[in-house]
Amino acid sequence: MLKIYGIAQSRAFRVLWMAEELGLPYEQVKVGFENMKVVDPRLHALNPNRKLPAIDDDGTVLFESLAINLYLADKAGGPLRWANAAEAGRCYQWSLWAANEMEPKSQAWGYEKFMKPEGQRDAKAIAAAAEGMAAPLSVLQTTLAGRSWLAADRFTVADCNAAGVLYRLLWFEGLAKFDKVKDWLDRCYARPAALRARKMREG
Ligand SMILES: N[C@@H](CCC(=O)N[C@@H](CS)C(=O)NCC(=O)O)C(=O)O
Repeated sequence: MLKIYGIAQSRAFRVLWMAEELGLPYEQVKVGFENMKVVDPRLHALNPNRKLPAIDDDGTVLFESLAINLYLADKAGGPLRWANAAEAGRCYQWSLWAANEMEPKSQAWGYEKFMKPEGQRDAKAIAAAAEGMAAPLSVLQTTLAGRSWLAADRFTVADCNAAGVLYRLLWFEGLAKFDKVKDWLDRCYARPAALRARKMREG
């Protein structure tokens, strides 16, 4: 059976969401952190980067959350998988875009807003980090002005991956300025599988 390593409060959230979308039977191995580091040797054995998440799918061992989701979509088939080469290209494109163009900026904002020790948070730094997200969010806004979903005429792994990266932006008031992105993110997170994954993460 598929084993997903990582607590839902880590990037394992993205994989748990995907597994829920696909209706896969899976076991979650709730590996967490000690002083921000993953010290569990079971995880070290699977991921030499010592980061969450990792999976062991009956001997297929993988790390990198968004790559794991592409693998699961491909293996499971169905509507979340690409139906042709063009859709495949867009699934890869938006997954890599999310990791490379969006995540560094959204992580920086999430850090300033939620993760920095409370006494050290300041409005100026939060606003600067929010401004840092403007360029990639504009790209998404323009794209979603022309289509409802990123890779196809339906929700696919591309949406799951990009929306998974944007999780913290559910609490970003400035998203109102990017109304198409907000509408898309709300539609992604209204899905029953997303609600189940959020429940695991938020309780
Ligand atoms: N690009 C990786 C990033 C993995 C990652 O940074 N995971 C964090 C938890 S969300 C982690 O395990 N951090 C521990 C550390 O940095 O030592 C992915 O998407 O899977």
